[in-house]
Amino acid sequence: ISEKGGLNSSPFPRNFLFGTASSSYQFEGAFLTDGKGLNNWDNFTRKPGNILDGSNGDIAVDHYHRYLEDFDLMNYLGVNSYRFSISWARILPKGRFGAVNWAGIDHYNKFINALLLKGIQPFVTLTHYDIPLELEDRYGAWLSPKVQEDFEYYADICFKYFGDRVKYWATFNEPNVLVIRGYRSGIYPPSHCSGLFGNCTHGNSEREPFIAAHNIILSHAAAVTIYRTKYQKEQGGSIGIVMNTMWLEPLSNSLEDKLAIERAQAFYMNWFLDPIVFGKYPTEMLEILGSTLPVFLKYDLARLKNGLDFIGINHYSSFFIKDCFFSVCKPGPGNSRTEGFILRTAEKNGIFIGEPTDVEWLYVYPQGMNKIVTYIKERFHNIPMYITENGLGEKDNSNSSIDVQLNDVKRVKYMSSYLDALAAAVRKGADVRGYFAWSLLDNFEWNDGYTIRFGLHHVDYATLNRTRKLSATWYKQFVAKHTASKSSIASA
Ligand code: GBH
Repeated sequence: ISEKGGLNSSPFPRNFLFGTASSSYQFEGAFLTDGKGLNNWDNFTRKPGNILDGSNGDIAVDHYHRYLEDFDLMNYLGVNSYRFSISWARILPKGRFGAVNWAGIDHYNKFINALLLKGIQPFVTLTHYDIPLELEDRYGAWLSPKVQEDFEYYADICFKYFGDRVKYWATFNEPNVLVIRGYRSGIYPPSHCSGLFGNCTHGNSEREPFIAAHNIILSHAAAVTIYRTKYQKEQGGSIGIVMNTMWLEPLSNSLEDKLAIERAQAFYMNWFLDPIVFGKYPTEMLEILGSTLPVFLKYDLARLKNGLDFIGINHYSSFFIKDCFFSVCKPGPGNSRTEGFILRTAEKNGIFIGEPTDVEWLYVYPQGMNKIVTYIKERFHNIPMYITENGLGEKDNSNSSIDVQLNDVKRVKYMSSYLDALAAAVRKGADVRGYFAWSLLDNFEWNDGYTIRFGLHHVDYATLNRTRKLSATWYKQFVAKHTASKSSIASA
């Protein structure tokens, strides 16, 4: 029996990773436990007005203490991997400027061992937005080149102590979102605004997002270099980065709008991926930004190129793009020099690109998954890809009956349609090696606090009890269907 033959054969390759995703600040809680240092989000959530419901991640879903219970939920789902992030401030409460917190190392050792005992592979993100507060206070975090040394030091420790068992490493989660929200719109720490954006009082240079991005790119290169020179041969893992992605359609058939698509992808995603893979910023950015963009030194370039074993793709939504370079548009999201003179909109002639959802930036457009994967495949020469996040958020509906809360039909439809579209890309030859649903549990949704729920399991925030939603049952069946044929081949 050939792998692709047979009626119930799956388009997803053998060894495909199916899992769920999470992050330390959104899940762990235990914000002062076992010597953890304060991080930028511990600080940011304390300032009134930053989080919609005034909440924070002090307790979150208490994953720090309840991980065994949560691994049981994963076991029930039948998944073979789990994407989570390590809390930097648990390992290094004061970054390089203090000692290693052995209780933190201990925690993740137990955590990883327990996971492996269940037959679930760890897929680890080194930083998912959270960074020791010390580094922000001392030198402004990502704005200083000093952060490169700190990140390298931290990554080295993680590879050294966990790399014997962790075979998948992502350096950063969505650095594009981090710099845009942290240094342009100011809605993530350290709350710097630039140009037309936000009403925060500090940070005012339109260069800041580009400086922060530059330091992140070089921090990534430093970590990859350490991994490749000191660990990879012996440990045999792979290392990549996770980007937020949007599929973008031209608003009209005009040549200008079509060109604007490429510009928009350059200023959002290829901003990071091009330097890491090709060793240079996208042409579209160089042309418009000129000297606003930092320059890579010879030394940097040597470490940068081919600095990825895989690309992690977080994909949720699609948008239309209108050109504002050749034509004059009103001010709006995207239309400024530092954003590449585009206008991003979800509707065309009053019709949305896909069904709107409870989440203001999320429209259901499953074809976008097929298209973005195919786009990345072509641009980056079919580098291995993992869908590191995909999922649907719904407004908290605690007022409804529990039956209604657990009957998340919309999430099932969303996931099944996006997975179908992913399968189509795989059939056309995209080297996709895994899919992680965001998320195992309802959790702390950044600025939205606990008002938006992304979980396959419902969390009652009063008791922290987890209850399976319809989507968990559906995902279990989906995973079983797409892995069963392979185990039967293996045993044949
Ligand atoms: C992911 O972010 C996060 O990795 C995860 O922690 C989060 O819980 C999950 O999705 C659900 O939100 O601001 O210009 O980048 C995705 C967050 C926010 C990314 C909105 C795209 C819109 C455009 N998304 N953002 S921009």
